[in-house]
Amino acid sequence: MHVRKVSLIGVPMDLGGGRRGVDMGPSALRIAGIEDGVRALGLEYEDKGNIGVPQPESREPKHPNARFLYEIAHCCRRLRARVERVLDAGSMPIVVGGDHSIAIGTVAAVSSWHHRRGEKIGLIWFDAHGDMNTPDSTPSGNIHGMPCASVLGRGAPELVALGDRVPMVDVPNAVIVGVRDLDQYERREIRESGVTVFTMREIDMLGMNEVMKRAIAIATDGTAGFHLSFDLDGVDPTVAPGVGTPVPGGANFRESHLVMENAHESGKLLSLEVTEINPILDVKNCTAQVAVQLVLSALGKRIL
Ligand SMILES: [Mn+2]
Repeated sequence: MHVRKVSLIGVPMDLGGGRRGVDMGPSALRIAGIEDGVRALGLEYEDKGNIGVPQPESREPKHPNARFLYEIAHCCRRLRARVERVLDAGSMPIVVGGDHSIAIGTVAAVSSWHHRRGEKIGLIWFDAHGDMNTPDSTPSGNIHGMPCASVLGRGAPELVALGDRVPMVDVPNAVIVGVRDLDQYERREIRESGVTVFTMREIDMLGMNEVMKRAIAIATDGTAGFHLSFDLDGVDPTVAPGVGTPVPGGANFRESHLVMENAHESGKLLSLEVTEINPILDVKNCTAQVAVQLVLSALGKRIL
């Protein structure tokens, strides 16, 4: 896969988490210089602007076990349409959050687009959390803890059926990497689903390079390629402090870049998403700067 052009789509989504601030993520990433960085790699770049998202203060969450379900589903449908138009134009979508619930719209788009061509896609989900809750297992009702389950066909029908294909990704082609914080009933959901998880313990024992080789093998087995959904909270908070839900013991700076470098080298990266940047909790926008460098590694930036 030879990427010549990338298209950025911002999603200032702050309905899926319990803490405000990640709606400023798309601005933070633009301010940190994503456009100049991509152009310096010799790629074409276009900014498709932001998807409109209502402010949480202006709405009632309604569903206690899936807060703002209708609003999130609506935004994800609009995101799906915009991502599909980018794919139609032969460009690589880079979706910038916003909380991680936006992945339901992104994955719906990439899955549906390939489904129409008789292809399926794989998924690599980089995250401190599993994001494998359903409305039945969630302790908080926050949908940003449910998107991975949703794209694998588990959870609220309004989210699960957002693409043309259910599930959007088959469990044997999905991998979660970087996990170190799971909810009590989420563990049961993960075991029942059968999804492959490389926790921080496996990363410690095998090394990130080996983990990514295995993850890419799973995500590309019989697929057109894979979507990489990258939650900045998977990175250690000493490197990326400005995230919605920081958890100690994450991937260090180089391990995080190895995720991206391996994704690029595979030649099978279909689309990329970075989520959960929270400028309110950040230090002089350093987390967005880290995110820009990570995106550039995924697009082929090399040390030498
Ligand atoms: Mn997440």
